[in-house]
Amino acid sequence: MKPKILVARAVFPETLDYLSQHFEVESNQADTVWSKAELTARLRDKDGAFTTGSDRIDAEVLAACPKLKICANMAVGYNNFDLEAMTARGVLGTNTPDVLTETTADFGFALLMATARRMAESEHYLRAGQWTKWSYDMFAGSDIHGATLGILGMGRIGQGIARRGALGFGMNVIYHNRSRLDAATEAECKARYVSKEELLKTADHLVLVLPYSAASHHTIGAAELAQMKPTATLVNIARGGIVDDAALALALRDKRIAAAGLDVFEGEPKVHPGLLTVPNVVLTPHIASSSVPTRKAMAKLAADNLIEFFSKRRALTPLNSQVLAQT
Ligand code: 8YV
Repeated sequence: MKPKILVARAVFPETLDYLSQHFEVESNQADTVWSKAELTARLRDKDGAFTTGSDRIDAEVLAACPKLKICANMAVGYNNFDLEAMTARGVLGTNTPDVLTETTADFGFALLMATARRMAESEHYLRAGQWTKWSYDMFAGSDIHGATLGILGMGRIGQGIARRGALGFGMNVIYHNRSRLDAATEAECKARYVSKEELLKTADHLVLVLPYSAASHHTIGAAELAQMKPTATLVNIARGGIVDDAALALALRDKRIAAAGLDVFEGEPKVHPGLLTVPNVVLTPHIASSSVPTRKAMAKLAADNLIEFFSKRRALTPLNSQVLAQT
């Protein structure tokens, strides 16, 4: 008998076809965002789950689903998993690293450029029919080339952004991370390690690429924004909750920093109302990894993790591999 899996959100039809060769699949091609109770009810008789960042797997869900053995996330971030609770129950978690690195770094850089050069704001102005003449300082922004690029969180995506900045745009790249990179990687990214304080004070453009956890909650709040240059831009492609969005909305309103580019939000898909009313922010709906080839590669990797697990009791990108050693 084929193992039973739940695919919690809509996926590419080819992903469902692929999964159906190996599993008895319950899918959600209507793409309904299930409540926790609905998700739990559907997971109750399943052996595995194909999840996304919007599907919270915590101790309560796990307690109600004793058959569940693996949750394969179609995302590199996994703050939707209570990994400790999963490990305690012997449930494997997997994610999709590497396949989205370059696409996400491309988007981070695009958002940085759109923010610094005021692309969204000027496009809205044009569409509203307000463009009647040229003027010397119309939507004058800040430069990318030669500027100081600060990166907070220097994992694979952070390094991709550093390479783009240093090699493509001649930027002076500085970074801060929990642990310093080895000398060879620093040299390859042309990035210099600095304290968080120096990063905040000296970056012309600050890009956030760190994972979300209780420890990184509100890493950028009013106090940190106050340390940044009034001409600086801030880009968040990491996770909602890393920035205090209410404090950022006020800082943007009062021009305490010049502008922000945000792909992720606290409590998304809701967006803090203060961010919707200030002009100096570029807002995108959590699409940094969203190129067709990359989303297909992420879906394939999540599916392959399920297939490997049920056929060979291993996984390509496990998060808590101690579970595999348990039996
Ligand atoms: C996903 C992401 O699209 O991979 C991540 O961590 O944030 C995005 O690439 C999102 O989490 C949906 O699963």
